Amino acid sequence: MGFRPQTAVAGRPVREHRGFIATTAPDGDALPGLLLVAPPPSSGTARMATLFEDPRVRRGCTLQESAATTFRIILIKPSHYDDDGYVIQWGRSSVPSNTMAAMYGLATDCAERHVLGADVQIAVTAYDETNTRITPKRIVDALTSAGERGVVLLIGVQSNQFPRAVDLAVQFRAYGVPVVIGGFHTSGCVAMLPTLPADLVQAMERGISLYAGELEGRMDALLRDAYHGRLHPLYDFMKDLPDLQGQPVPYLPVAQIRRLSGARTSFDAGRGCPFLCSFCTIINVQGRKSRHRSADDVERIIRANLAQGVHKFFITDDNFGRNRAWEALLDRMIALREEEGLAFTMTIQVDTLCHKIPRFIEKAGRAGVDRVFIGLENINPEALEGSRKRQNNITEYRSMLQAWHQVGALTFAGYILGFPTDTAASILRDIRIIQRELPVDLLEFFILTPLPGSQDHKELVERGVPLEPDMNAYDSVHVTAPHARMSKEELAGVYQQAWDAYYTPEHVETVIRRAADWGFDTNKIKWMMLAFHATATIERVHPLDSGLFRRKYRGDRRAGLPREHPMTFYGRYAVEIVWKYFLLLRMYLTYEGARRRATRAASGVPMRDVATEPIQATELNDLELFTVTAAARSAVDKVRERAERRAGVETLALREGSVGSL
Ligand code: B12
Ligand code: SF4
Repeated sequence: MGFRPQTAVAGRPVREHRGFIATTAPDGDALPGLLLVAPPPSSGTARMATLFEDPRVRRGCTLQESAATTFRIILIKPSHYDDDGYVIQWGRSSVPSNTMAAMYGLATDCAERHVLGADVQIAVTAYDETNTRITPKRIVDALTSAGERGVVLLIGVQSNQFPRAVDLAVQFRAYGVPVVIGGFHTSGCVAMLPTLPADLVQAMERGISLYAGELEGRMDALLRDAYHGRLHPLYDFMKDLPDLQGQPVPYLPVAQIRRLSGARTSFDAGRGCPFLCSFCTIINVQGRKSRHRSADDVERIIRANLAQGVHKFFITDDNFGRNRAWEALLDRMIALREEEGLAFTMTIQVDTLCHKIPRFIEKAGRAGVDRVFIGLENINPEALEGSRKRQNNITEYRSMLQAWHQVGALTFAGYILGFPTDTAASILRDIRIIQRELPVDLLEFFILTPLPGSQDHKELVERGVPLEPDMNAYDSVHVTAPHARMSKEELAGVYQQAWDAYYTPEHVETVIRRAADWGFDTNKIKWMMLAFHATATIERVHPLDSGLFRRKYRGDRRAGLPREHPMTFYGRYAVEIVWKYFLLLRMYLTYEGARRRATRAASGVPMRDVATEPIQATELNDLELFTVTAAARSAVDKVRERAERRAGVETLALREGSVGSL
């Protein structure tokens, strides 16, 4: 798919926006951004001012004939704003950005192949704003003083990060640097909405280029456009998903990984998921077909990271069990571990039926999988059915969780609050049932959010339902859509309560006690539970968005909000730090107490509670999980009917001697 010249911007159907749109920046300049040119000035700002006065620049011409020999790709993974408008940033962030790793791999491959010509060096710089302060002026000054030109790529921009990405982009554009924003917000909107939303249109009108789709196989062309000053306002490759075989692999240099709280890196072994969940953006952006990397590529990623001392990996496939190559990939990891004795561990994401895939969990355990994220989402079958998450069968949850413990893997379950059937009371009741009856370790809560790119979002927009207009709030910790049975305040309130309801001292002790039995490090699990609980309730951000030591800068406030007086800002920040550390210490003491009690109780006596009991036929009658709602009872009845039908068929087949063909 290529570019088609078009002339539309605001309010037109998305289809008309596909491809090349000739638009103008607010000051009337043609969009192609000016590129920074040598020679290095003493002051970058002065240099930029001169550039803006250059008549060729005012006309939007590209200056690529100038003598620059280094073209720098500046990769920035933006963060988003807290409720006061300050950037959410940490001394050390907790999860690596896989988009950064993927883009870094693609960019360095372009550099190695000299895609801008033999005489142009391509340099790559990467910043993750969740752990690094981004000051556009300083970046531009460094670029100009080195006599380089460059392009800023704002990467992996989710909906909640789009406002921050635009604020950064506008600053770079003011210096004349070309900027492209890509990621799930742009891709999701372009994939699902009949017209481009106002935020995308406004971004293009401000001279920012947008990119929908994946970059594999297309970065050369994009860089050439940036280098020659002919970036298009919108690139749309949503209908053309690239094959991942033989593509440059995700890679982050160790200096980047050291900015995280644990030395963990990530890679996507595949993309796409076959299921149909209505709140999911992935199937509409990355498709439902499994596209995967080869075992050779995965081996290269592992070896390259081991060589730089990184032994922990997060495989970001949303559903690794549905990666068509899962077995070949796990076999290769097993060979590296068992034949060569290489030491590494893996975190993966799976669905609740993964234990039904023959050999999957057993091989995952041998391949070093020690942490598993599972999309449990809810225990009410009516809620699951309503969101087309039909693969989540509540009668399978217990077997699946126990199977992971048998191979020594810690389970993290995602739990969504705010399905139409939920009330505050039912949410708190269901959390108590989970604590008692499901052997899940860490539970993480999300508010059901109509994320741009999902079927839910598309339908709500089409029905004209009033949704939260500020994209910054689409982080699954804010309420963004009306709920049938709860007010906005009630849903937001029960979301906060949910964390305290699950992570009670008694339940922390139970989970640690269970972990001691199935062989997990009790201190490690204590810290992980503490980190989840503390970030959600003390820092008030989602654990996936968290890190160590919250950094705040007075000047890094959302565009449009006033800069606070230093006394007000620093005074509040200091009090906040002291208060947070006091709360954290108090929480730590509670958790440490729970760990000690659990370890004492664990010595010698195996744990017996409902959650860890072996699965029994009678449990369908006894457990609240299966009896608490009419929908749960009806789901159980269906399972019974299916089992009876199967038993009937097998008896018949046995009688007729044809069981072998069943
Ligand atoms: C790993 C992951 C994370 C990690 C790391 C983030 C990252 N981006 O690397 C962590 C744990 C931090 C995370 C957190 C969250 N995440 Co997340 N995450 C993912 C996940 C599972 C994989 C991301 C990934 O690596 N994909 C593979 C890469 C290669 O694809 P990609 O990012 O789309 O990039 C390609 C293209 O988009 C394009 N591209 C991307 N950027 C750019 C830039 C330019 C200039 C160009 C030209 C091209 C380009 O080229 C890339 C290579 O092909 C995705 C789901 C998914 N399947 O992608 C969700 C997803 C991105 N996350 C999502 C959400 C909502 C969140 C959270 C808000 C959840 C929460 N409640 O806390 C937080 C946000 C906080 C934060 N700081 O990021 C949503 C975003 C949906 C949306 N419309 O915004 C997704 C899509 C999952 C979902 N539920 O639908 N996440
Ligand atoms: S199982 Fe996960 S990745 Fe797959 S469609 Fe559902 S939410 Fe999306």
